[in-house]
Amino acid sequence: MRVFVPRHHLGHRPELDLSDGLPGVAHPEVPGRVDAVLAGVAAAVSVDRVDVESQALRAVRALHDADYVDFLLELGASLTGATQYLPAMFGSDLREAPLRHRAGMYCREVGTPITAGTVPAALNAASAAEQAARSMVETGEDAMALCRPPGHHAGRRRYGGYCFFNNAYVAVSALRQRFAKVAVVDVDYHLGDGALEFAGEAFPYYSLHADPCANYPYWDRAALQRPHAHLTTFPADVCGAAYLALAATVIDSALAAAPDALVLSLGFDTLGSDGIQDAKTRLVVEDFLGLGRLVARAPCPVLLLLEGGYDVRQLAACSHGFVSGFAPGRS
Ligand code: OKP
Ligand code: ZN
Repeated sequence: MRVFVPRHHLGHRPELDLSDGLPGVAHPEVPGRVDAVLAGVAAAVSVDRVDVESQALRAVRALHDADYVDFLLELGASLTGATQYLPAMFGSDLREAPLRHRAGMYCREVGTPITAGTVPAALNAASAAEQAARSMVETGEDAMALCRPPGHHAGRRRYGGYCFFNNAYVAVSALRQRFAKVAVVDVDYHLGDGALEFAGEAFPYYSLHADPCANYPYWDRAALQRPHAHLTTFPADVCGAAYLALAATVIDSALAAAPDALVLSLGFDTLGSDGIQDAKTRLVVEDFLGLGRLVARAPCPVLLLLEGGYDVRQLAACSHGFVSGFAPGRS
């Protein structure tokens, strides 16, 4: 399987995670995640690794609002060294404010610091998604992109939840060159509140997640009613068997819409030992094998795209399990 690995993610090293309002919590979205996931994949299947150096500025501009992209570029360029930038002001009325106070127009959470290397890394992650999608357009075969930072919380003009650009919908845009209907299936622990904004009739969004009102992104229940978004919540203490039964329902309903390609937003943070969870699941490593088997049912090409997963010591085992379940029987 072709695996697209962004190279510039190493320059993105967030340190402060104030998203629980508590200083001193180490940031979980660490560079080591990518190599850990890759090691697990390479132990399960033969990997055709493609290092990605490019930045998907054009694709990102086509997906996100111009003032949002311009703001991130300008803010990123203003930072030096290891400075960790977090917004101090919040509101939609900051257009005239100094550059350092405008982030609050685009962000509702203080867990996503920006450093000098962050925006190049985010554009490079989007490029990995785009390159993987182009590979699927050319070959009609499954591909994988180890995007970091992740993307599913990034909206048209909104960052947060460790995400800046919506890698999955960057991939969707590229896939639509060949595939008329592209379903996005998101199995990250969290609802992709950014992805909700991009869902459409030809690119519906399906997600299985922890209750998004009681877990990040702490969403307003009424705002969950979005066209072309099919949302399923698992119980707070869900076990592997119950989770996989729900996952089968979600995946089958996505496949019932007869997509020509599928993008899987793959998060490993559903693992019970992942420290990101507000409510603990009971999933174990072996459950990712079952999940991989379910996704392998897709009769169309599948793009596997990394979202969350923060128990770094277990990530290789999780990705190994997933790919071991997924790869057999796919050409
Ligand atoms: C990003 B992705 C809970 C803190 C939540 C933000 C979580 C972002 C998750 N204790 N902080 O969907 O994996
Ligand atoms: Zn997550």
